[in-house]
Amino acid sequence: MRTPADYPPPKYSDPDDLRLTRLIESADRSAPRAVNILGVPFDGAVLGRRGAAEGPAAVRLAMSGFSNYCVELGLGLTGSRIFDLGDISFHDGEDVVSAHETVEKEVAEGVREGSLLVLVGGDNSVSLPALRAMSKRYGEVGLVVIDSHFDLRGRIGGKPTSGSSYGLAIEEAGLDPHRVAEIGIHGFLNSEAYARKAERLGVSVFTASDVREKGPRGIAREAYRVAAKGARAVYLSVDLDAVDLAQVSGVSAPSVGGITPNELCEIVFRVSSGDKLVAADIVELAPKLDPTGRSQIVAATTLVYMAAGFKGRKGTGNTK
Ligand SMILES: [Mn+2]
Repeated sequence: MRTPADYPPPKYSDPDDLRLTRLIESADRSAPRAVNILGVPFDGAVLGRRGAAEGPAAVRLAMSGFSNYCVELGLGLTGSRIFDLGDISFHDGEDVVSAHETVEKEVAEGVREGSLLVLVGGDNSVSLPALRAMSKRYGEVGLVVIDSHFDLRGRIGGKPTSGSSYGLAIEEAGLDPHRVAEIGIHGFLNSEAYARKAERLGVSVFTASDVREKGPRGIAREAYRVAAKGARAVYLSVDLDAVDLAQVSGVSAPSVGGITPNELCEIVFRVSSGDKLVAADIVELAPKLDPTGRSQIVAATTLVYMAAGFKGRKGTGNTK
């Protein structure tokens, strides 16, 4: 069961400035050669502060701020096929295990080669059922993560949490850690044990300092190469808490020393232009934790750059 997407109508009409939300159509099923958006309003597995269930609605609201063209990239989104499949319906207090079953089924049905399925979360736990569906479908799957945290935990009280998605995908869903790249790790936010675990598993780690020193483009290229090598499909998981709290405070765990929204969008654009990327998520936006509303703009901008990267890979001659 899903509830239809709701985008606010543009406040003005200018034939020379078709607003981005005008390009987005509602759909029941994912479409071919398209960006397909799926809302996942679930925050029942968050380890910290809740609020991510309101993420999808806030992202759609913030989408009203965009036009359809980026002067810097020389890339327009007119002609792009962007569909919104609406929000998965969860019942109040739904258990994480049953919520994950629903997400896995939706991703299994919604993912298709030549399209990009974007899950708008929801807490970071929803990445696990998405990766499970990917693994069953494609076997060899690569993963690029943008996150402050490794999220390599095991189960807590027998259940997955927002901090265990990539760990459990490796341990239970057959994800090869040599095809996992994690970008944005920083600060006093991860235990030494999990840093060692990443090392032991062979996960490629690119810290926030690496992004600052080497630049987002180079890091995106390296991370995609790690994920795509020998993979039939790649998944991109964006936990917004990777961004510094000065710009993104509407997350369960805001932190100092994160990457900038601009670095995030640059990485997302480059990775989304990779042919093997078939699905992605944007998770942990908890709008009520940021009364300024800026976090939801960062989340929506991330979605726009995913769509731009996807458009850029189509050989439209639209990119510089
Ligand atoms: Mn995370």
